[in-house]
Amino acid sequence: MEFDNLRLETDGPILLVTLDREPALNALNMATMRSLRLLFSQWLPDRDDIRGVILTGAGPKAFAAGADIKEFQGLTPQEGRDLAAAGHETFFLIEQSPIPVIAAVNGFALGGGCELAMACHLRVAGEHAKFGQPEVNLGLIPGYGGTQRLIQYIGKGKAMELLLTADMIPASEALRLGLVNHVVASGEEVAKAREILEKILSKGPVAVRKVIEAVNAYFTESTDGFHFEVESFGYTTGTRDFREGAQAFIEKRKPNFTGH
Ligand code: DAK
Repeated sequence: MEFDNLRLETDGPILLVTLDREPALNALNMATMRSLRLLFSQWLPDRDDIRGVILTGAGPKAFAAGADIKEFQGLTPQEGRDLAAAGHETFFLIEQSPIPVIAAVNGFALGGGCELAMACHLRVAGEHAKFGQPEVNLGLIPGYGGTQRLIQYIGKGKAMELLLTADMIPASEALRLGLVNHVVASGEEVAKAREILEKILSKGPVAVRKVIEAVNAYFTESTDGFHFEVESFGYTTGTRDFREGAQAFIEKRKPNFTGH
């Protein structure tokens, strides 16, 4: 199986998956999203020898700086809805993975990158990592579960603030808020994730699987919220503001939003 933009390395029962688009700060383009889906839906279920996954980003700067803004211009609302729904399915596959998945956040985790980290079971951040959901800067809302999972981790008030202001927070603040489990020295993210995984892998695999299922079961009520997000994402995809926001990003200037 070919995985565009993913580098896979196995070390005993642990699979290290590296998002591998360093020049674009590992932005999650459609090919990367397809690869993640293939990995979690088809490749991993056939690999009984792999019992835990670490997800990280290539290079020292970013885990993933978002969905790939350059790909999302000109989408129709229906295309936006379809892409968001497919992205949700992929991130649910990660969240519901029967084996533990830990995000080793080695830099920016913005937009889709923050959403990907939140879909993982645990998060270890380097001290230089930064988190945020900056979609409103582009005239969009999060499309891969961000409006729902951020509330689950940090509560409604703070989630509302980060989603509305697009503020980025440092790893230390993410730790204080409960968005990440550990902060370590930069460069030590994968080693710490591996240490945690090794501890988990010493436990009963069925129990580990059932804990993951049970914790996720607590949040099933939020299903309607995810559906709402897909619909709303499709809507914002069709706005002039989104076209302007994406264009302004590419032209490295401030956007002129008109509210349409
Ligand atoms: N997409 C595409 N390219 C990106 C990118 C992104 N999200 N983030 C960075 N890059 C590219 C830059 O364009 C630049 O490319 P070149 O100009 O060299 O060709 C290269 O990565 C290095 O970036 P910078 O030169 O900007 O690096 P700096 O250190 O100066 O700044 C930064 C780092 C992270 C602060 C900055 O790059 C930045 O603000 N990036 C954008 C952050 C952001 O707004 N992320 C997107 C959030 S919105 C969807 C579902 C979900 C979403 C969208 C659609 N559908 C279902 C349709 C989610 C959207 C988001 O994630």
